[in-house]
Amino acid sequence: MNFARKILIMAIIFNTLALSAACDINTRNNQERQTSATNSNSLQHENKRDLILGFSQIGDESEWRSANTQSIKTAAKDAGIELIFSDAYQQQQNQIDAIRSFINQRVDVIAFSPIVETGWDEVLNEAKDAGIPVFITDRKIQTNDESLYVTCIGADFEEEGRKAGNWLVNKLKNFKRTINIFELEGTSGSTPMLGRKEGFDQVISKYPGLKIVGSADGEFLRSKGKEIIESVLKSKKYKIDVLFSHNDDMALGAIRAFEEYGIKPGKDVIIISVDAVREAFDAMIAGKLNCTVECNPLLGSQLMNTIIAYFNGIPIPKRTIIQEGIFTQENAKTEISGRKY
Ligand code: GZL
Repeated sequence: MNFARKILIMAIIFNTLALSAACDINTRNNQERQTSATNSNSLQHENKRDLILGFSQIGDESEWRSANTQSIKTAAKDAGIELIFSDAYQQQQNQIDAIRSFINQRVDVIAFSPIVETGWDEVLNEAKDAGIPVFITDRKIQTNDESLYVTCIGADFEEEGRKAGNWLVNKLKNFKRTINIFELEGTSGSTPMLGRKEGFDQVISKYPGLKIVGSADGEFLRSKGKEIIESVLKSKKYKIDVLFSHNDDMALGAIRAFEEYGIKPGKDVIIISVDAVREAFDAMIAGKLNCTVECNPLLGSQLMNTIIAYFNGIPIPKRTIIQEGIFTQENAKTEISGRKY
């Protein structure tokens, strides 16, 4: 055998070994397997074992996300579904790699919360070709091919934005002067960012005196919320009368920044946010946050029940909207004891 052929064969062997090691590393780094509670209502797959669900989570960027993750894990265990859970650390490519890994592991079903709306068709077609159903939770995807997923379970983010806008208009009533609004946006291109911005704009655009004087992408992170507001206050470009934050974590970071600048949050500046996590209730009770629109992260049970219904042949609607409320300083004290996240 000549030298060139020997090199080619060595290269093929090396690449094969490297690829399988990479898959193994990927599986080790960000995937954890949770065996299900062996209980009577666990759904048995045709060869008498528990269903295996591969779930790709966005990351752990906020209190909301932590509660959402716990809800998924607890509900899988309660439903007798074996869970392979992958944390994408806020990177879309990690989610795509995780879905590919689930396909290679021949899971029975895949679910994920898509960090942004676009860029999913290729990998979801691979899942479709492998005959693995895909369920979308929390955020949505943009696709022309609705056969790529069974259903999308999540909130109406535009309605959340409208609720925030309507609360502000009602709070300000007959304001006479121009009101400067700063908008702390969530991850660019994500469903909650697009929806909350659109819904809020639909309301305030009817009132010429309500002006969005600035906005920035805080990626739903508390640290970025603080940094952005610090830089706005330092620039002295304009006074912020109202802060609309796309989630509580960024609002809580901003509250810290206002306080460090001697500005009383909730009094000198009206602060409205979304999620309704426990720390937001604490801030409202302390008078530092004025209003938070609920976005329920406890989607786990609904996801597992929908998966089980699907495997039992029950028709599933393409979209399931979660009903949500709104909380203010006035009702925070009475509501906080009933909160589950
Ligand atoms: C909303 C969810 C958002 C939350 C943020 O459904 O996707 O992501 O509002 C979280 O707190 O980071």
